[in-house]
Amino acid sequence: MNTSISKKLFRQAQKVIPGGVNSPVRAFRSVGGTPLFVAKAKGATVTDADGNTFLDYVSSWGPMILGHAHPKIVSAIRRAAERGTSYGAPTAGEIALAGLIRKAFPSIEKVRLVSSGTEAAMSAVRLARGFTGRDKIVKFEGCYHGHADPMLVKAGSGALTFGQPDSPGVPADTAKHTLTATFNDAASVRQLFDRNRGQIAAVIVEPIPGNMGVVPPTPGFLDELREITRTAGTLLVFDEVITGFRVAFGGAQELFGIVPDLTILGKIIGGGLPVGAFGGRRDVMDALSPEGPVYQAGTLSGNPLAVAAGIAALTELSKRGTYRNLAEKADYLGEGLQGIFRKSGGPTWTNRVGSMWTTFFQEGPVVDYATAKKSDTAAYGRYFHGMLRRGVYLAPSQFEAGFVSLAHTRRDLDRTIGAAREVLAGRPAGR
Ligand code: KE4
Repeated sequence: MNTSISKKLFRQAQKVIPGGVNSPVRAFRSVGGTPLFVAKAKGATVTDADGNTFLDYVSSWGPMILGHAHPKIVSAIRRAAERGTSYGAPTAGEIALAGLIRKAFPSIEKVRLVSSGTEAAMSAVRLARGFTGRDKIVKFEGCYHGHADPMLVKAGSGALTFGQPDSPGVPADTAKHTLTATFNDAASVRQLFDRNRGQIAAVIVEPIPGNMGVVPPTPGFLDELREITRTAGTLLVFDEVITGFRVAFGGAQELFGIVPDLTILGKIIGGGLPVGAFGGRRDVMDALSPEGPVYQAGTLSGNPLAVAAGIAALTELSKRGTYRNLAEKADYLGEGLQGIFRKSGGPTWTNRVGSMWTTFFQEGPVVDYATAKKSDTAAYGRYFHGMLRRGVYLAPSQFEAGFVSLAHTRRDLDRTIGAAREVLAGRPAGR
């Protein structure tokens, strides 16, 4: 596979951009090799600068559930751009997008749009602290809620990938207010509440973590979080940046029937353009400026192009049968890959919830950060490159999720299963 142009671009990029990338996990550091410089994408595929086309399961880390360059989204952006690109003033589109979000998430009585998941999580934490008058928050080891200071404590995603779960630059005075518990271990949460009575503003959790790889909640775990927080007057914050509109139209809270106090959204709700959001209980959200005293703002919040793309995306996703169709594709791929992994040489453990999955290169089970970290990341790297040489683009990190889109055809899925069969049988690639 010729990647000479990506290699040249990467050399140029490294001279002017730290690490040559604008987000660390794109750098292929944990799997080795040169990151693909993508030139274009359509449907289920991305094409790199050298003209190599791949079946894409990175899906821009989740947003591209409808596939790339979906015609409805492209035309919505084009029409919006012809009316101007930013006003710094309220628009009718923001009301429409808020309506679509509220329709999917009944727990969201009011919602504020921002420009990234990080911004949404940071704002939700400040709001929880302002509303409760408490400083401490609880997060879970291996969960990732963006890179705002309070979140970079035992964080997942790129922070975990590069072994920097606690980043330099986060003052100890900030980090001390972030308490960490073990996902799927309610006793570790109760212990923190016993030791910090009346001091915990919020528990923030990915209801189905994707940032230590996919780790489903054990039955009852999320219900226990809801009971512990309600008893303590602490806000339960679901970070559904990945799971929102992914595992169901109404996200993980629809799947598990839990009503959080606040929900964080991102990725899919922007149709691939920069949109984040946080919302929830009216009494909590009304503590936000200008209604209330908790300040939060953003020049490009509710940007008309991003809002138009988000409306087009969520309108498509709201159509009947969408999630059944996605589940059929995901089940077909999941069962196909499982069949191969069962026969393949090395140990693997796969966690999958609907169209998001991770295959961990280890015996398993993988139920939390500590067990996820036992994975053989070198083996994952070999698998990643074996699949890449066969035209299948997986997440360049063991600690991320793969995503099936509505654009993947049965033929694409068969090709993917066939590639995995070859890689795990150790056969050389035909490329
Ligand atoms: P952004 O600021 O990257 O839009 O969103 C932060 C965020 C918040 N919450 C969850 C559950 C998330 O997964 C993310 C971002 N996800 C990572 C990959 N899992 C983004 C990829 C990257 O950092 O380049």
